Amino acid sequence: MITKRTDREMIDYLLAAEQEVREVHKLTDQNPELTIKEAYELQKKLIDRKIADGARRIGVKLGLTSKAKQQMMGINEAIYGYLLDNMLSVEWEPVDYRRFIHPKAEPEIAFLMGEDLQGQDVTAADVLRATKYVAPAIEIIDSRYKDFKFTLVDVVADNCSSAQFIVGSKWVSPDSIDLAEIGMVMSKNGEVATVGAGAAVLGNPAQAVAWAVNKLGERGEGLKKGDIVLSGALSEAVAFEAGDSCLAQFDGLGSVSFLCK
Ligand code: 0L1
Ligand code: MG
Repeated sequence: MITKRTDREMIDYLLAAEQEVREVHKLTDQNPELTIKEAYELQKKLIDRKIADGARRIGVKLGLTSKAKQQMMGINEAIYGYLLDNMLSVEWEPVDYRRFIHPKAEPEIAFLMGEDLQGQDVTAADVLRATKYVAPAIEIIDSRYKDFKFTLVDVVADNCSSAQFIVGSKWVSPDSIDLAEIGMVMSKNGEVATVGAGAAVLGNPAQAVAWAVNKLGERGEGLKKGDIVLSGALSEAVAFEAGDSCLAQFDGLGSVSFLCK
């Protein structure tokens, strides 16, 4: 007989995997009845635990924002998780491979909120009005699950595979650029690894952020002035190892890079 884990046991299990940098079997192997609603509750408890241990919430991230990824997972909705201060890295300091299990890099557009934004009817235009700047970013995702394989419920509970992120130093007003039309090339060790466009993110990254605000609104939450939002990947994720460097170049937004030591 399979013994089901309690919420507390599931959170301890995911936290231990992250701290000990080892992959684990997915939660639904033992708790197959978990719903997406319960997965978001688990995610919230996981984040609350990290905050109780000293981390600070600095924003929100979206995942599974491309139609291709949604089709691969057999879903028709994106997902969201939280960004904490200990996930933010600067470009000039190498990221440490020893912190990761099996990391991948995703080129994304970051939003810096100039105003609070909350509601359940929020549009892309509202998002653009409340945004102070947009910037090029790379998210490093690192699922805690074996072979980076999971169900939707598993990945939501695991804070959507969040691990680390880097934001470029050039910040641009969202009024001066059409986010859907931004083309992007990401190279690894000087060779093109993937290409993409802003339109791959739910048609427009601002639309994706509006979706997340509306979902947060359902639970009485929203974005705060000063929050960073990672709006979703413009292309597929690229796996990397120690010694690799990645550079993502975005039309009109500049570039962002990291070296992994
Ligand atoms: O940020 C992302 O798009 C990742 C969301 C979770 C799915 C994955 O880990 O590939
Ligand atoms: Mg991402």
